[in-house]
Amino acid sequence: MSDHRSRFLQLALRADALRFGEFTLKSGRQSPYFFNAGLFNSGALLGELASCYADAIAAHGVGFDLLFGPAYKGIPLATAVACEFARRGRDLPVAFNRKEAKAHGEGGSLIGAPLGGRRVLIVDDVITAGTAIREALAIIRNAGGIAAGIVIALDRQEAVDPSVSRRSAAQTVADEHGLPVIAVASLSDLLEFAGSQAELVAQRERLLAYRAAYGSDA
Ligand code: OMP
Repeated sequence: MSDHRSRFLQLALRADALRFGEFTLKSGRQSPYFFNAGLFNSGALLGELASCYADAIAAHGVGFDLLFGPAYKGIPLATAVACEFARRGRDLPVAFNRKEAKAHGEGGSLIGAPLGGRRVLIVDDVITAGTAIREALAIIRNAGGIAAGIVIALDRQEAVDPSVSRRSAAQTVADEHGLPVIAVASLSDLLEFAGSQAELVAQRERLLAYRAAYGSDA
């Protein structure tokens, strides 16, 4: 497993952002694990997380000119990743959206650098069914930006409807839009990581059962 994957999984466990138990997802599924990116809630944690994102982006080699963070969780993520790139010597424009358009002041629903004509890399937290990412792609398109790819911390590698197809939501979005979906880590990485940690043996069994029910064939 590449360094940024295991670094990220260790960091997420340390920050309590990755938890095991019983969780109800946006899709209604009952999941034995949950990733809460909101728990990267200090400068140091966000900085370490941003370094994992930046390594995943660099390892992929995707070309882009601007970082976009979809409201709400994507906003601090894209901002922290922009700071990390600047620290590494590349100053990138960054933008994000509001959930509700503002009618007064500067107005509109976009904040930050203009998207028009720029190759936009979306920075978000997690993909399950791909709904949040599809919304972000529409925002970029409407603002005249050119979507270049999507980077997320965790790809849960779930099929939207396993009775129809075992293709993951991330693969489906990638195919539909012809875009790379880059995950710092995926459920497969989490399973591999859990296999190497004695204290995660029981959790790994539950993750495997969940993957058998809802997982993609990736
Ligand atoms: P999709 O829109 O179905 O891809 O799910 C992404 C969203 O699900 C995230 O932006 C979260 O609101 C939420 N989520 C998590 O944050 N962490 C998880 O581990 C799982 C989910 C989820 O509900 O599927």
